[in-house]
Amino acid sequence: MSQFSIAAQSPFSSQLILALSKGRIFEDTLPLLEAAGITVLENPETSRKLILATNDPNVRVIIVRASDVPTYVQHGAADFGVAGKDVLLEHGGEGLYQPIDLSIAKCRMSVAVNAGFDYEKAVRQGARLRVATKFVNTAREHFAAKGVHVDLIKLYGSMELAPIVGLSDAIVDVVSTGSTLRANNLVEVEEIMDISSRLVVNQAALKLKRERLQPILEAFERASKLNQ
Ligand code: PRT
Ligand code: MG
Repeated sequence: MSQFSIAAQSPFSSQLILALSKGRIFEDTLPLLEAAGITVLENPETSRKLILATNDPNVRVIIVRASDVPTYVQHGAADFGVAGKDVLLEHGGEGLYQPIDLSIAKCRMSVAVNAGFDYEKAVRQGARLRVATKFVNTAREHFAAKGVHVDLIKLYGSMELAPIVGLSDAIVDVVSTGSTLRANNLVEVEEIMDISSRLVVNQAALKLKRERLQPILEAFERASKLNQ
């Protein structure tokens, strides 16, 4: 084991590692951590560090890509983390306990098309739709439930561009204010589901570190009620 490894700790260690992504999830999780008496001592926007100390020597925060949070927690490299429902549905949730909807980073998952495209008519006529998305599992389930045939095109970002340049007829993406869609002359034609971020906990950590985790989970739960 490398002297730098923080993952392969003893399961009985009192060290806790929280996985967060930079940006809205980090920002929205800070008040919940404060409610649990935990202050993060570095700002990931200005620091290049990927492991951030807190005022509690036993709690550290690792900064990972939003879509990697469930993977770190599933494998026990982090004990707990915060991830969007969109990300969790794509990951599948294996090995994760999801006790709390934190009601943060709220948005919705929607279908959007070019302003001139008659989506309802295409669906009515049974057209085969090309759908570009990062959320292939969610999109596949949504269109299967509607009985709409789709060719899914997997993208990793900037979905809004796909219909504009003719890569797809529609996109499935998360929308919050809708201003990105409007700026690109796209319209939201169907809302698939509401999205918020969830606390995810490694199932083994929940058993072995329950004493350390429980008060934090309770503080998160109480504080997140204020976001509802
Ligand atoms: O950015 P990166 O590729 O690393 O990953 P990510 O986009 O998954 O991460 P991040 O940090 O941007 O988002 C983390 C989580 O925040 C997501 O998993 C969602 O659950 C949630 N969330 C809430 C959002 C938004 N609101 C949101 N508006 N995630 C992304 N967006 C994007 C959206 O994809 C679109 O491009 O913002 C744009 C639309 O915003 P509006 O306000 O113009 O509608
Ligand atoms: Mg993003």
